[in-house]
Amino acid sequence: MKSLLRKLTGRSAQPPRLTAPAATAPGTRVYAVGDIHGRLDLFEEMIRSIEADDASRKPARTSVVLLGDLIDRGPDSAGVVARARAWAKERAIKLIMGNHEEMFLDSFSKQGILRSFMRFGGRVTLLSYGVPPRVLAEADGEELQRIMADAVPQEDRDFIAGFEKMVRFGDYIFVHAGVRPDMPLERQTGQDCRWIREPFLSHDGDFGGMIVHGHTVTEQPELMHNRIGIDTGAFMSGKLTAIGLEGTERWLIQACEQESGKIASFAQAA
Ligand SMILES: [Mn+2]
Repeated sequence: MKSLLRKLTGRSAQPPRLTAPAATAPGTRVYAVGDIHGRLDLFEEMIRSIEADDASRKPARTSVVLLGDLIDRGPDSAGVVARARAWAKERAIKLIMGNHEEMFLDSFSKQGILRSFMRFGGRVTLLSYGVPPRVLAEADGEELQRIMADAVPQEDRDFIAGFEKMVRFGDYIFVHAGVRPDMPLERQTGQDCRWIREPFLSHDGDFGGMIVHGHTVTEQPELMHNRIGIDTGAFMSGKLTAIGLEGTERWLIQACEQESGKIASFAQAA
């Protein structure tokens, strides 16, 4: 039966699996946080929760990875960037560049990108940097670029420009959106790492490591055999998700806005 299936589909009925479960190096703990999108309220709760979780476990070399799209859509992108900068001074944090950071940075010099940026959530980002709504309503093109350049501190632009395309810890590969299947990890483009959806999401084969990513919103985190997606759409769902990884162990942490408007966090094994 198996060989018949193989003949019919042109490949093994069983998707190729990693031979051993994905693991971090011994003594290494990693927390990866999904797309924050300007939700400083959820980010603050997540920081508190990760710090408490890390302190409650045995000592380890701990790193945090922010998976990108810190900005746009939600109300306080400037606050999220400032908080990420401050947190990165206190502990080892890797920052991955999302497609929204890419659009933001390119908007300062490319007017076509600026128009997309404004359409896809950039308007509230500029409001969070103190650009008055009346000015935003009237300015465009070069004038808007001058206003942006005045409003956004150069330190923030430099900080965001330093975000990375891909980071690896042990068997885990961290990217914003995903990778192109059947392309070696060292040859992946920034474009794919920051923007890809298909054919990445439905690919069944091995990517050369367990891919941990955000970018594509799902109601619950997706823990597949070859990838882990943790973008739970914080800006609209009120639910920000992180995953903790140590050895072969995994656990989820979520910062959630309650019906009362209060924010609480929850941890569970994954
Ligand atoms: Mn994205």
